[in-house]
This record gives sequence, C-alpha cells and structure tokens, in this order.
Amino acid sequence: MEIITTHKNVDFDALGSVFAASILYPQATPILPVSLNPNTRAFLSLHKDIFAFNTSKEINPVEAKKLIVVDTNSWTRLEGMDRLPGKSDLEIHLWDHHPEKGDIKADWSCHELVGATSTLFAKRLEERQEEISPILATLFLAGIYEDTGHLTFPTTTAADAKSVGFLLEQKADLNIVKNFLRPIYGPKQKDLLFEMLKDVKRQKLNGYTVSLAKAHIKGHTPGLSLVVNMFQDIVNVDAAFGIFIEAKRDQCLVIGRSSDDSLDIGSIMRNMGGGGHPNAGSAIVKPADPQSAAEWIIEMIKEGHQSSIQIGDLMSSPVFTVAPKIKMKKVALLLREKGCTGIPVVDGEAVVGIISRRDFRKIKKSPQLDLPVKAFMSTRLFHIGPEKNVGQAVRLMVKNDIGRLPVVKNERLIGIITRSDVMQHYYCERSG
Ligand SMILES: [Mn+2]
Repeated sequence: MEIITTHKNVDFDALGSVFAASILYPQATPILPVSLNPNTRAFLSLHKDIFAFNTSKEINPVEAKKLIVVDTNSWTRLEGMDRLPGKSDLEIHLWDHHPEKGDIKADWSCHELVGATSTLFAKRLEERQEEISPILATLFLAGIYEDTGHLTFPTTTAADAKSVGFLLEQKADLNIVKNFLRPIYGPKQKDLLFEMLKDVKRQKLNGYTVSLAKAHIKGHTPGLSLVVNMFQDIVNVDAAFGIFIEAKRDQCLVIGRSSDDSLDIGSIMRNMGGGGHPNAGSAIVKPADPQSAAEWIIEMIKEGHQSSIQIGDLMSSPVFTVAPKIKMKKVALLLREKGCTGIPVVDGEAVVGIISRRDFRKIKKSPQLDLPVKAFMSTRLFHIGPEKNVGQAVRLMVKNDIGRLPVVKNERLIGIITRSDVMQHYYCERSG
C-alpha cells in the first residue's frame, strides 16, 4: 500500500498538493486529515464526486510501504500517522516548500523555497506534459494564490508566477478561485465594521494619519484582520487600529495595520506583548481597558516606532548650492557637470529656492540665460528634518510633485534627498 498525506488544517496548497501527487503516484491513496480549513471543506463538498480520498481513520497506515508527505516536513502536523516514524520498511517521499527544518527523514525529497508546494507539482506536471483538467488546474492555482497572497507575499518566486501561467493555460478558473479564497466576511464582521465606523476619528501623529476604533466582540470572531483592513481602506489613513473588547475574558485584542512601511506595526505590537511585521500585527492586552490601550498606541506612534532608517542616513551631503545672483548660464553648466537635476539656491545659510532642469523650460530667449537664478528658481519651499523617515519624504514629494528635498537642521541646510535616493532605498531594501 502507498499513501499520500498532508498537514492538519488542510489549506488549498495542501489539498492541491495531495491531488497533484496522486497524478505522479497513481498507485497511491490520498489520505486527508479530518481537520480541513472552512474554505477547503466547502470546495471538497462541492466537488465531492471528483476527488476521491480516504481519511486516516479509514485505512491502517502501518500497512503502507510508501508514504508521500506534501506541504509539511514534520510528523506532528500529520494526522493518524503516529506509528510511522522510525518504521523500517517504509519509503518516504517528501514535497515541501517550508524553510524550517522538519523531523521527517525522507528517502527522496523535492524541497525548494518557493511560495507554494503546488508550484513544485505544477512545475513537474508541466515538464511531464501531463494533461490537467480545468478543475485540477483551478485547485492548484488556489493553492498557489492562497500561499502567496495572489503572488504578493515576499516568499513568492518566479517559479510560482510561471506555474500560474501554466495553470491558466490549462484553463484554471479564476472566478472559482476568487470565490473560494474570499475571506470570511459575514453579518458578524459587517456589524463590527459598522460599530468601528460609528464615531470614527482621524488624527495626525508624528506625520502619519492614524485612526483607532473600538468595538465589542463575544467569543471567537474570525476575520478580524480583514475588518481592520476594510476599516483602513474606508477611513483612508496611513495606519488603522482595531481595539476589540472582550469583556468576558477581561481583555482587548488589538489589531493594527499600516500601509506605510516606516510606521512599524510589528514593533508597536511587540511592545504590547504581541507580534507582527511592519505592515500588520496584533496583541492581546489585559485588562479590558480600551482607553488606555489606545493611549498606549498613540504614545508609541508619537515616540516614533518606525524603521531605523532616517533621512539623515540616506541624504547626500555636503550639498552643492548656488547663490541667488548666479547667472542661469552658469547654473546650466553646473547641472551638467555635477550630473544632478536640481540645486538648492542659498542666501547665506538660508535656502531661498531650488533650481531644477525643469525650470529651464521657462527660458524663451537665449539672452535670458544671462539673468540671475533667482528669476527662475522655484520658491515653493519644502524641506525635511534628518530625523524623519523615508515614508514622510515620499509623501512630501508626491503631494507637491517635487523631486528633491533639502534636509534642514536648526535652519541650516545639511543635505539633500532626491527621488532616486528614495527609490534606491526601497529597491535595495526589498531585494536585500
Ligand atoms: Mn503551503
């Protein structure tokens, strides 16, 4: 007997991998744990006639000569396989994409750090030019999309995207995928969202727009992070916090979300005893005192729980500057020579304007090149402090459509930060 199995709380990647494996190992029986995620359970009950499988209770795994494990590499995550570890006459094949080291010792394994195990199977099926039914292609696509957040999670690789292309060629149905991957948003979640929106306030804290909302929950309420996401989208703030009061357990569940990497939600939540990453996180605080939880969060944002990279680290300095009376002709030469697109105009120590390549379009006749820079410079002045973060610089640049910001400390020009400095920071950070 040969069996294929996967981890408990079966998600789409696990489910897709089990049925993909049953194409590659046609003689093996798929065994699914009893505990399925709600969306995979719904998928299976709709496609009952198409997918044949057993549960671990219906077979005796000890009789297996070959075990194919997919989407996990740890024995404790399997169901009903307790007597298999250490069994001598058992050949184990492992297909997994998790980075953690597991305790399943395989005789053969396909382990690559891609976004989903389904990707590993899709790749193999494509190489073997297997015919895949649109339903199977749909299931594998759901697996890849769920594990990679529709190819947006940082764990996504080119292989995942290529497999998506292959599965779409095999007629995977995006409508079905969308339907089954739709997160939980029912009447309970809708009521919560409405409660949060009832007396919504936006506030400006440390340069960010922030909204904190309170709502009451009773017992286990799934989909709370989705509710906070929707709340943030509707209120349109840089960061949103839902403080969910659970009176019975005398605690508040705090969920935060930020669309600005520089406002680090994970760091705030770790301070509150929880965890997360820069864009999202959660914590449980006791007792159920939403007011002090809110004040705590506000205090932390004011103190600047943000990425450690400040403008001072990214700016160029010293800054090359020109005096207001310098002729435009000279400025043109300097811009070319220095290879920059703009220069601050400085009178004494004060920045009085910025002259950029764009300003040369104002010159209609060549004699104007003999006029001083102050006649053409832009005097709409924006600047930023060295202690500010990248997100704040980007907002100023985008809002005012400017490509560079003088960095000013104690009214003195100490550096300059440009659009390309910011881009470089973003791209290096993300690929590094
Ligand atoms: Mn997976």
